[in-house]
Amino acid sequence: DGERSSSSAAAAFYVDSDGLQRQIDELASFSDSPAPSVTRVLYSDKDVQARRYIKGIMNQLGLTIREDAVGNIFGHWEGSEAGLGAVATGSHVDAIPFSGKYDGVVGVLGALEAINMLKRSGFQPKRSLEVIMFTSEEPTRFGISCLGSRLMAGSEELAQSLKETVDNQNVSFFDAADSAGYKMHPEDLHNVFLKKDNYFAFIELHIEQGPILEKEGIQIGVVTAIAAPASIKVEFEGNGGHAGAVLMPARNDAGLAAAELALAVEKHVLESGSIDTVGTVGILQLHPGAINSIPSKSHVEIDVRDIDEKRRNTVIEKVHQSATEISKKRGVVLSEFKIINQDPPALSDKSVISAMEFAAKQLNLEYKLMISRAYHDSLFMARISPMGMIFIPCYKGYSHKPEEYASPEDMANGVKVLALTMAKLSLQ
Ligand code: HGY
Ligand code: MN
Ligand code: MN
Ligand code: MN
Repeated sequence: DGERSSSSAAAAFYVDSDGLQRQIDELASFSDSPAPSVTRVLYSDKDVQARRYIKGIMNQLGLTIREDAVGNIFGHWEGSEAGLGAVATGSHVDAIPFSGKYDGVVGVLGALEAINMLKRSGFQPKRSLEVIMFTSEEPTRFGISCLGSRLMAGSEELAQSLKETVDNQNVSFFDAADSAGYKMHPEDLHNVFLKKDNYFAFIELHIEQGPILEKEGIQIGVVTAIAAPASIKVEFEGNGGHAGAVLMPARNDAGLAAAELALAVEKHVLESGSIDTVGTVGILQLHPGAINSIPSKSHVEIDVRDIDEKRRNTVIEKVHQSATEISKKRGVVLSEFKIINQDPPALSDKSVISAMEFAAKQLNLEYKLMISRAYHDSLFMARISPMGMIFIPCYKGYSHKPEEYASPEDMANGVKVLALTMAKLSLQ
């Protein structure tokens, strides 16, 4: 009878937290750095192991699996009205060097557990449901963030640039993909592009990667916007030389130029006058990298973000001016100033936000509307589908480091909100 079935459905509506934690721990073991850190770089052996692991779970759930040319993986649960736009969710499992085991992973394994929950509770989707494991959200190997979702969103510029993209071992994108089992021709990249109405909605579950939810004791974040990221590559070249024999006035030290530029990045970011402007020099390499050799080359990679795109672009212009001034003043050549990506922010869709709010309320969970300062695959999915993100707290806001942690209870809350949100949207 209705009463019993709904109560039994409610009883079945539980998260298998132990199973989810086991999967998170098992996935974390596919790593090129020692536990508790995780390093899992695009198309590496560990990445291939992780892909196989995720496909194994999708199989167990009875999902139909599809992979596109670059290795975006789609687990599909056919709905009764399969012709309608599907409701999708997903995230990434690649991990930057020496990072943690929850970034991205919660949005893939948690999404699969949400599907598991809905199946256990006897839910029947009207719109199909799809879990996506995006290829390479992190920029680690080729310097391109959200490579898979950027292509899915139809970036012609990326499809072109991948033809001459190599990693820092000079391995081409296509050779790296081939080594991971994704043999493709350049024109195959266009098949990755998705049509605008391919999805009815896309929702990503992710750890906050910030301290707000934990500090305020709030269980769920409902993301309203994702900040605008940009990344820049800079190279300086000088004469180098002997650290003892070349006197200071005769030097043009590419290393000091890089150091001065890094401080200029900080200065120009602080000049913006807004706490929402952030800038980081995460990579600064000196060549030849010997204590008694004046750096003849330096390589700097800069990450600048803001929720206000114009303010962010002003910082980029000032950094470019400083790079030019520093090169003149120090007599070094500014051999490269390349903007790798300069993306607009993304807004979450109002109807997806209200579906997430409804789910949180139904579960009696406290939630907070907030922006995401980290970027995600959702930033690009927002270009082809109404988008939303669900945040859960993480320990002290730590992320991109081994101390990253989300509690089983917080993950279970996120999985439940995701499951209810997807169910609600699937029946619309
Ligand atoms: O850097 C980022 O925002 C993302 O976590 N990769
Ligand atoms: Mn990340
Ligand atoms: Mn992430
Ligand atoms: Mn991210």
